[in-house]
Amino acid sequence: MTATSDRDPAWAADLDPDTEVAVLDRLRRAADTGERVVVAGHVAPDGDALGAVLALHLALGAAGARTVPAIGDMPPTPPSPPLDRLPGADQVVAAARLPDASEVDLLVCMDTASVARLGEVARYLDAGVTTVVLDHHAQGEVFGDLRLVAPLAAATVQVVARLLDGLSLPLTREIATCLYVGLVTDSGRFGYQATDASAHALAGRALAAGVDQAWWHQALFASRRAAELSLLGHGLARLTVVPEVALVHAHVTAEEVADCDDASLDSLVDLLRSADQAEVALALRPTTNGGWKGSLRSRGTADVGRVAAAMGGGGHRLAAGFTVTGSPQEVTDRVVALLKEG
Ligand SMILES: [Mn+2]
Repeated sequence: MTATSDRDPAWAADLDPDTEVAVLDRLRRAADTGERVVVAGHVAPDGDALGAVLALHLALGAAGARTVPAIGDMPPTPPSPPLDRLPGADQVVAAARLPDASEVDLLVCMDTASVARLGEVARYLDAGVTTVVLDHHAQGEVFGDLRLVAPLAAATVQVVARLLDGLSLPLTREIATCLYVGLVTDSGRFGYQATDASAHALAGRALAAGVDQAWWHQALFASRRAAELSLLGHGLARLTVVPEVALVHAHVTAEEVADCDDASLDSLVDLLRSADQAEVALALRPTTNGGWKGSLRSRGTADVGRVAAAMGGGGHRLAAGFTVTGSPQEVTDRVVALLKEG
């Protein structure tokens, strides 16, 4: 990047300069000596997790490292459409086929706020593999040897792009596509508060590199599976407003969830947040072991990251989640009580 403001956006102030130099040195060495590097994102990866993994995999791989893009879902689950169309998505190594820890020189974990969210990839931490963490989650478990966490960044791919620049690795169309998809999904299509000039600057560079943004917008935001639309219908039919805390909430049942993935719950909570009475939105879906997975969104004033953390989960100020037991009413009551504290 050329402009100083692009190179040093406000979110980058949270990165420790010495750690950044150490990470750059470590990645450069991995490329120069052909090390085997597992690059991993969280289970059930979203656009930012998978985009970060594939961008670093493609860039560092082209530079000489033997990169292994990994997602630790067990049972192994292929990336959900349209993320399966990201360059390199077909090279993602499923949990069952991950190399032994003794054959891995370095682990890079991205967009993952806790070890548990790594799934099977967490075994490398247990085995003591040197670990770099790149993330933008504000509330997270502290793990890994070298941590570059920028809570004010709109997406993890911004941290990745910064490192690729630091390593002077070219932004090919394929790499730019991965970065762009991570950016456009995690920034709420460039709408969330964290979307700053540097996010748009990176998007501009990505388009200049040839990213087919119209295709990706259509695929990401204007296509829904019929099963997801059905789920949204069930959820919206239960929409309830708690005026005293400006909460709009809804839940869906196990039968209604059927074969819908976590992204469907995100769609529901995003729809709930659009209610004009809503400051905070909560969507609940049952987990397989009788609990509830909650997804929280804030329009700006309320800190749902704090609420989720108090519920044993995590996330950002404006988007967070948790997993708890209890009835939907009990879970909602707890969220209401926590919002009153805020
Ligand atoms: Mn993210």
